Amino acid sequence: MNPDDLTGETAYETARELGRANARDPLQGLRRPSRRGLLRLSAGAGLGAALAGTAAAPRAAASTGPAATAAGIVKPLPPELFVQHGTNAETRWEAMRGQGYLTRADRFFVRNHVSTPLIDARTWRLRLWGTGLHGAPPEARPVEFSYEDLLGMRAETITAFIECTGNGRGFYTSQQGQKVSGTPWRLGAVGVAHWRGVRLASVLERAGLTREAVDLLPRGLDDEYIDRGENLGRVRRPLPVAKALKDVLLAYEMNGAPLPPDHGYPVRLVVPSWVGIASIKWLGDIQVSDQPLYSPWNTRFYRLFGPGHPPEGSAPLTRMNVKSAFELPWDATLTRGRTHVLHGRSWSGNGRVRHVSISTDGGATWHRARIHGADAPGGWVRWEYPWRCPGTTGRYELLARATDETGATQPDTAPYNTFGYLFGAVVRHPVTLV
Ligand SMILES: Nc1nc2c(c(=O)[nH]1)N[C@H]1C(S)=C(S)[C@@H](COP(=O)(O)O)O[C@H]1N2
Ligand SMILES: [Mo]
Repeated sequence: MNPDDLTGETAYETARELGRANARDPLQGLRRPSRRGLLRLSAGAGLGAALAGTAAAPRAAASTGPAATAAGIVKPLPPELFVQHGTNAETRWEAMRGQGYLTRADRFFVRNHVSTPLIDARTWRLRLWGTGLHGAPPEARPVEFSYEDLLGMRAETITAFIECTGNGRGFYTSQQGQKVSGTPWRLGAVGVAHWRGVRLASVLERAGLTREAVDLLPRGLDDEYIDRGENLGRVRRPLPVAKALKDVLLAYEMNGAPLPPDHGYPVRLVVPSWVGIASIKWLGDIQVSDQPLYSPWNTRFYRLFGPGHPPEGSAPLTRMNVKSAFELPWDATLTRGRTHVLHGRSWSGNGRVRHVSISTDGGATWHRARIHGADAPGGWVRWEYPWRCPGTTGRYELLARATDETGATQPDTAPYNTFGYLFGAVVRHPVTLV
C-alpha cells in the first residue's frame, strides 16, 4: 500500500493505527522554525496569548447572534436557488444552468450542524496544541496564528468540490424504498469553488509538528451540537497527518472573495476529495496528537452501519464517490417533439471523470454525453447531450452515469447503509413532456 495514498477507508484506518510507522516523515529536510520565529509570526495582539500556555484550547470569541434566516443561515435562501432542510440549504440543480464552472457563493449549499456564527477576524486566532508539537507537555505552548498571520503567508489557490457525505440520501428512500436517517438531500449538497488560503502543511511546519504526530483534530467555533438531547460538543473530526500534509488548505477566500459567514468565515479547512465533514468551517483550534484521535464524527457518524458492516461500523469514510446530476428542475417540464440539449455535471473523489453516458429510455440504451472544457482535478466536468424528445406527452426518466479515471462507475443501486451515506447509484430524473 502506498503510504501517501490516504484515500480509501482502509488506508485511513491503517494510517491512524500504524501512525508514524506508516506515514514517512513528510517534514524531513524542512527547516523547523525557532521559537523566536514563532513569536515573530504571532507578533501583535497574538503574542500574549501565544505565551499564555493553556493547553485546554478555550473557545475564541464568536457570537452566534441572530442570523438572518430561521435556518440559522446568514445569506438569503431564495426558493428558486435553494431547498431548505432544517438548518441546511440544498442547491437546486436548475440554478446551475447557464452558470460557469464554479458554484457561486449565493447558491452554494450550506450544511450546518447548528447555525452560522458571526466571527470577528480581528480577534480570531487559530490555535494549535497537543502532543504532536515540539516541546512536550507541560512546557508545550499552544501556537497561535492570527488572520493577518495567515494572510501574510504564501497563498495557494485550489479548485475543489465540497460535498456532503449524505448527498443523494433521499434516493435511498425514493428510488430504493429504504429507510435511512438524516437530511433527505437530492443531489444538491455539492458545490465547486476556487479556494485560496495557506497550506495546512505550512502552518503545521511553523507550529513545530513532530515526526510522532499521527492525527489532527480540527474543531469549529460554532455552538455545541446537541444530538437528540445529548451534547456532543463542538463539531470536530480527526484528520490523519498524512492527508493534512498532502493537499489540505486553510482557506480564507472562496471564488476570489473573503469566505462568506455561512461557508466558514474567517477560515475553514478544505480537504479535497474527502467527505464534506472533513472541511471544518469557522476553524478555531487544531489538536495535534501523537496518538489516534476520536470524536463522534469519526466513530458514531461517517462510517457505514447496517447489514454487512461490523457493529462499530466501517472504517471512517474518506473519499467521495462518483456522481452525476442534470441541470434541470426536479420533475422538469419540456416541450415534446423537439430537441432539448440536456446539461449536467459529474464528479468523483477518486479523480477525474473519464466519460458520461446518458439514457432517456429508462436505461435500455446509453449514449455518450459530450464533455466540455477540461476538468480541474478536484472539481467536476460539465457535459451536454441533445435529446430528441418523443412526440408524445407523458412522464420520462433521464439517467446519467459517469465513470472516473479509476474505472469506478455509477451502479444501478447503491449499497444500503443506515445513515444513507455515499448514494452513488444512477439517479432517475423525472421529466414531463407536454
Ligand atoms: N464547524 C463546522 N464545520 C462544518 C460543519 C458544521 O456544521 N460545523 N458541517 C460540515 C459538513 S457535514 C459539510 S457537508 C460541510 C458543508 O460546507 P458548506 O456549508 O460550506 O457547504 O461543512 C462541514 N464543516
Ligand atoms: Mo456533510
